[in-house]
Amino acid sequence: VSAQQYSYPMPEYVPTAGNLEARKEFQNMKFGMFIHWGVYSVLGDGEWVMHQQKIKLDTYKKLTKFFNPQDFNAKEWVQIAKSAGMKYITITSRHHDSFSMFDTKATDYDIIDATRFNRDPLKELAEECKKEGIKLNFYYSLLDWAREDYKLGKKGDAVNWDNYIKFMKTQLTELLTNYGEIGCIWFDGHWDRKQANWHYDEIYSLIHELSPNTLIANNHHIQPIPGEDIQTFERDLPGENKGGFSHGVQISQLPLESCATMAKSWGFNINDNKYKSTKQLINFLVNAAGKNGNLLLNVGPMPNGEIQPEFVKTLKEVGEWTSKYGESIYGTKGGVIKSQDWGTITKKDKTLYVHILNPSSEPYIFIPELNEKIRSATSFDGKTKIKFKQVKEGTFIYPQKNLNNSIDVIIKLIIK
Ligand code: FHN
Repeated sequence: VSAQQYSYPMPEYVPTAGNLEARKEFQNMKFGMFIHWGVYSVLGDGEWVMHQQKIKLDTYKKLTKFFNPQDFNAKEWVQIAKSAGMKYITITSRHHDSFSMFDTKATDYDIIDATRFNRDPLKELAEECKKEGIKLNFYYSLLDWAREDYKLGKKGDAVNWDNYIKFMKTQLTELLTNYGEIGCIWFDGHWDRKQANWHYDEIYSLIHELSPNTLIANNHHIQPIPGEDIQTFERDLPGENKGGFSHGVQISQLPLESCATMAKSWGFNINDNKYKSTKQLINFLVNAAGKNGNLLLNVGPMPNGEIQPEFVKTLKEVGEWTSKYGESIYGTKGGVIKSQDWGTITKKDKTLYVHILNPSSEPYIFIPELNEKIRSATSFDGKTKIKFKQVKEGTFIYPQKNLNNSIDVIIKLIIK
């Protein structure tokens, strides 16, 4: 599969100064909460349930009658994200099942018209995020399992494609005008029609015109297309292809973001109980930062509107770590060295944070390709001096046993 899969020319994209500033801000935030929430949560079998269980649209639509998430509380969600150390939230405004989780005039298949909940959770979240200084981003599915105008005709052609594109533009305009400043529009589902003309030229310029500082991400699993501001990696660290989505995709110059789940599925799944540990998640965050990327960590709220307690507990523990060691993550740069068996390095000005995630059995760790002259090496709190030796090939660090920390031994190197 080629990494280059779109079949029409795109105009050159020159980001505005505000956009470039927003990219920097995005990179400095490092850690965000992904939220997959929709009527599918009622069935507790993930966000692909309609497709996987081959549920007919008429039947699936009945779920809207049971979707009445009375316990949804934007304040609680934002506090959970904040106390984990997350700086932004990216929530599904509409997923592949076509159901809009916001008040849209473009269809009746939305939370206001089709459920008795009669509240717009995106509005409530937007207001709360603004109050709490959390950036809000909207996920938006390109792929659609329900709309007639998305369907292909007998000859395999899209009969009413123009209408579908128009529908998306109307919704994107709503999302960018009714909810205050939105950090990013995060597209997904391109891969369903790799050769289709998605009219990205018009869609991207619409977004940039309506809201010049809003960033565009497209989780299409190919090289970035002109107009995009963020490169995403699904279930993968930047540049890796362990998740199996990013065949041949290379890291670009754009800000990078990895997205990952806390168990297996994105949407609420009642049988999904192989939860990732706090240590695993912190590892992911540190490794992403070491590769100069953000981590967008997903929760799939339950049909009552709450985030499941297992996730809340783990996120609280992650937050205990980020509140202590966040200095070595937020606002840092990665890419100092290639990831090593023992861990990785993040950098801020003259400080290198050496993250020893997997202590070796040797009394030292070796950092290859480090050309900078080191002035001092200490424990993270600066209280304990650490021995080091610089040779032509790299640097030896001798961490002391008593620095042992079960998650991440951080050594601070001050460079000249
Ligand atoms: O199919 C979706 C999936 O449901 C989920 O939204 C993830 C998030 O990255 N993306 C898609 C697959 O690429």
